[in-house]
Amino acid sequence: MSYQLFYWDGLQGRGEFVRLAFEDAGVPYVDVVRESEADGKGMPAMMKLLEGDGLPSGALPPFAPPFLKDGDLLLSHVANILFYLGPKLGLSPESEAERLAANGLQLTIADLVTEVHDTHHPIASELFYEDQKAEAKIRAADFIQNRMPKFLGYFERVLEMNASGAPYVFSERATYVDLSLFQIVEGLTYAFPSAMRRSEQAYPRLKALHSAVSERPNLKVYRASGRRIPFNEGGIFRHYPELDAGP
Ligand SMILES: N[C@@H](CCC(=O)N[C@@H](CS)C(=O)NCC(=O)O)C(=O)O
Repeated sequence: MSYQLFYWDGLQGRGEFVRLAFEDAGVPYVDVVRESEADGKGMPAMMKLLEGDGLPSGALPPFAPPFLKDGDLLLSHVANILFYLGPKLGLSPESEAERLAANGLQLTIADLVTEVHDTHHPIASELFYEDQKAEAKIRAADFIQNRMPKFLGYFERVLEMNASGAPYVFSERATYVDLSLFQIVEGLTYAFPSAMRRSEQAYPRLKALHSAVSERPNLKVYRASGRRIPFNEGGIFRHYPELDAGP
């Protein structure tokens, strides 16, 4: 039985952090919502589970996608899913202390992702971007000036602490945290190209990590395939030129 990933169709969003782990490991998974309704998959299959219908015995309904079904196990939240999958996909660090540190980093990435979302939806997720453009401009300017450097500077310092010379967080092997940091750099470069270009010099380690992950063979295949949905303005990382201007 394959792993089943449930996430909204048509966008990378938070689901992409999980897809990158499966794709890098070359482990098959079913992206359920992108499959046919006629086969019992598609959006209705995800909505059913969200409503608590057809859950595996003992499982609780997830609050929001992404979530993962592995046999009778149902797991939600990107960081929790990757904490579970990491050892199975060969993408976790070796020691327990490092695995917990990896989880902490992934939770920090989750915080950053929420702040990126809030640059275009600072008032309410239920409203359109067009209904909160003025506030988004203020929020995005603060993000570019203060929050983005704080998060990226932190990840840069963490990468500097790897004395092995490898471009990853933990010793010489890539983990799911490195794949997620790659996605952060990709997403921020899509959303805020000018701001990222201006600050490029400040993050040489993140840049090296991004290049190293780009070269990973399975990810090269994935990124050239139709499975990788292009960034778009339905996802977390959205490019609105007026938000990229900075303060
Ligand atoms: N902390 C969760 C956040 C999950 C989340 O916010 N999912 C979004 C899509 S990316 C969603 O569908 N939210 C619905 C809602 O908040 O009502 C994670 O990291 O997976």
